[in-house]
Amino acid sequence: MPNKLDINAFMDGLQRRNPGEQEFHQAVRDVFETVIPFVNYNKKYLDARILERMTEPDKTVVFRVCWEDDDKNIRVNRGYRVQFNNSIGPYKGGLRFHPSVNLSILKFLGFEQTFKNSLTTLPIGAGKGGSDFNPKGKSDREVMRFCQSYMTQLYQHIGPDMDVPAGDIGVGAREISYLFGQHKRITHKFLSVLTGKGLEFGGSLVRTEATGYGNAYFATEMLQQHDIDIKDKRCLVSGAGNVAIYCVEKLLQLEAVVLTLSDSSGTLYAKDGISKEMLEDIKQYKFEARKSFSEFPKNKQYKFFENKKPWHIEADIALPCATQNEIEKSDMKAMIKNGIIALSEGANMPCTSDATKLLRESDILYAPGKAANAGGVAVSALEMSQNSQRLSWSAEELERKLREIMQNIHSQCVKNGGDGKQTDYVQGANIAGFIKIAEAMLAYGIV
Ligand code: NDP
Ligand code: 2IT
Repeated sequence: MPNKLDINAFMDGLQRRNPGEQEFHQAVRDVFETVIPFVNYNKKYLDARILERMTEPDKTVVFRVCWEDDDKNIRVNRGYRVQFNNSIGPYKGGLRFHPSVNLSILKFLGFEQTFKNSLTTLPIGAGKGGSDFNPKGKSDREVMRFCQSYMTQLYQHIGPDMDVPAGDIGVGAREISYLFGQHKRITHKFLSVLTGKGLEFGGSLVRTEATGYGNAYFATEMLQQHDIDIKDKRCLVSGAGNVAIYCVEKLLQLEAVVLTLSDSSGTLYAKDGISKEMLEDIKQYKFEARKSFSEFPKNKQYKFFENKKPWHIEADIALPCATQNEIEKSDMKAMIKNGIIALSEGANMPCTSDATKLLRESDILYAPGKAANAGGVAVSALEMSQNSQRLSWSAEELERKLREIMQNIHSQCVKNGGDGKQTDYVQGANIAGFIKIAEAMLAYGIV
């Protein structure tokens, strides 16, 4: 039995076992840098090799997804589901459809999800899946045929008490509907097997808004804890998808000033702040028309910076809500120079390791994604509860529950986040998330 673990030795082993999976290596290092010192003082976890067990997914399925495009060409994509850890509940986590999807990305996301889902206090395990299919530029019928083919493979691996996927990048209400329809068609059963469903067929109110609203709530809690009011603070938000748009909506309700949104074509900058009316136009443009900001109609209220990210613009708070590694070292340097006071992650792992290092050495308040963006999966778990009871709760009740869950996650971070003058939210979230999973794994014996 090892007496003590060393992060570099641990990472050597992990990299040997998982060659080339850079994002997965990055996520594990980011978490275990703070967890290993804790484990070294808790020999029971060390002896049971909990960290080795936590970094090996329970099961991974990879399958061919064959479909026909509108021009009758046969297309082949790869589908995945990584069932990471079901110690505290059925596997739960999103599906991502994006050309960059590979096992490394899904394993990093599944690993992060393990800790995030534990923090929600709800009974959900962790998984992640998706495909390298690119929904961009595809017709609705093409997306439908792809989703049907994907579900024809996936359905044998999921179930209300087994694994309950949801959305992530490239998977929203349209895709979940096609996937659910196909699952129902194959199994002849109406099962709570996906979350983020339409309200007409078992979806929950507030699920669409939950990740973005939750991130704004978490940022508010973190600022309040340090006697700062979010009102009038200038915010940089990246992305223009589900998480970003609803994060902006809540920030505006909280009277913050949102200067940016962005997409893969560049950054939209509103020097006097995005108004509620402008946000409604953007929603229509991104969710209905599904177009890129590079073609957004010209207007005096904003500027468009082609192929630029928001991070070099002067502001008070950064809320990255697009994708992993979107904040690099130079971006972080710019934010530190510009006097950013807080960064709250709507996206999963949006900072590179170099950027995270600089951030953690600075005075900036830093809410890691597993805490700040847990609102989405939390309301997914509430969707599962409502489905089990065959009833639905009101929007007010769900928003209240979401707010309480975000406050509870914040408190767990503060409790486990060290005694310094400022809470170490990274340490707090990692350790609080870890303890619950580790205790469950210990209780099961050697499995
Ligand atoms: P969406 O697909 O709705 O939106 C993603 C947005 O990010 C789009 O505006 C997209 O640009 C932009 N984007 C994606 N990839 C890139 C890239 N490589 N470079 C630049 N821009 C990019 O996804 P979500 O809003 O659901 O997800 C955003 C992030 O939040 C992800 O990290 C996801 O894992 C995380 N998350 C999502 C949750 C959810 O409930 N949906 C829950 C918790 C975390 P474009 O419009 O040009 O495609
Ligand atoms: O990263 C995430 O937490 C999500 N994409 C949401 C997962 C879910 O099951 O709602």
